[in-house]
Amino acid sequence: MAQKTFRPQPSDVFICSYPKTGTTWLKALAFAIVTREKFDESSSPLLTTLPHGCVPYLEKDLKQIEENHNTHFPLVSTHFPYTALPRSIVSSNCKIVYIYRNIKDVIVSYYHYIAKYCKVSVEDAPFEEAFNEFYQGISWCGSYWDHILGYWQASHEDGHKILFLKYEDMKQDTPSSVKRLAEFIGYPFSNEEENTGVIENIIKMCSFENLSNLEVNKNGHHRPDRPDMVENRLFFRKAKDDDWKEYFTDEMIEKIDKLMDQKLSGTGLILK
Ligand code: PAP
Repeated sequence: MAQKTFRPQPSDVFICSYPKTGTTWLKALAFAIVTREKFDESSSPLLTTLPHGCVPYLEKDLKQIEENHNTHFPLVSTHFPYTALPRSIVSSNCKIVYIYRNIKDVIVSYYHYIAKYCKVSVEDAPFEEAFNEFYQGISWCGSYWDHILGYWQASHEDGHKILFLKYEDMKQDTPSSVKRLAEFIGYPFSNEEENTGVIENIIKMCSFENLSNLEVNKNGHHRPDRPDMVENRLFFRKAKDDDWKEYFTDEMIEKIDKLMDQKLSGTGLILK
């Protein structure tokens, strides 16, 4: 549907990612940055709506995107690989922000999400099976390495404007990442804003601690019309780096590290 009908506005900014790489956090931050003149931390829709409800998906929220275009709200998100983006986006000059994360933590995060989504207890869902599927690139949006390489090549070979943000780096130095993000998407912070704590307030509002403890994200539903669909709490698990160490055997570590060396050598990307 999006492939045929979607027409981006020149000011649109696409938030692109493979599932479980930090999309929810990036969407919250980008939304808070773009809407900061309209809302502060006590009135932001982020306090009552899952970030996925604030920034529509290209895959399924075309009507909301159209309405947003009328109000000049620029953010659109997608898990589509670069090769599956509508031609109208690929041939546009629109900016893209791409978030990526250590592959091992993505696998663990994906494993938990799918188990909860399918209402299977972790005891009945062997991690090894999830690992093997991921290792073979079996997922609805293709393999993780092809996904990131698609965007990487588009930025290096086609000169598409893409900001790459790494989840772990964002956690380590959130203020710098937020400033880079704001500048890139065309909403830079003024000196006055920097001096009056606007950046810190945005970071605090979008933090895992804050968002995961909001009533809407603890007990709400992403699709109130479909109570059988994902509950908001599924988007907030632990947000912990190196959680994979609890799950990976030495053999899995060796296999995935070898694969990443093969796939990403010479790119400068590190997903291990
Ligand atoms: P999605 O693709 O389904 O939207 P996505 O948001 O990309 O998922 O990834 C979810 C991960 O981000 C979860 O990681 P975990 O399973 O290792 O815990 C989730 O906890 C984490 N996450 C969600 N919100 C935040 C946040 N505000 N700050 C940091 N990490 C977050």
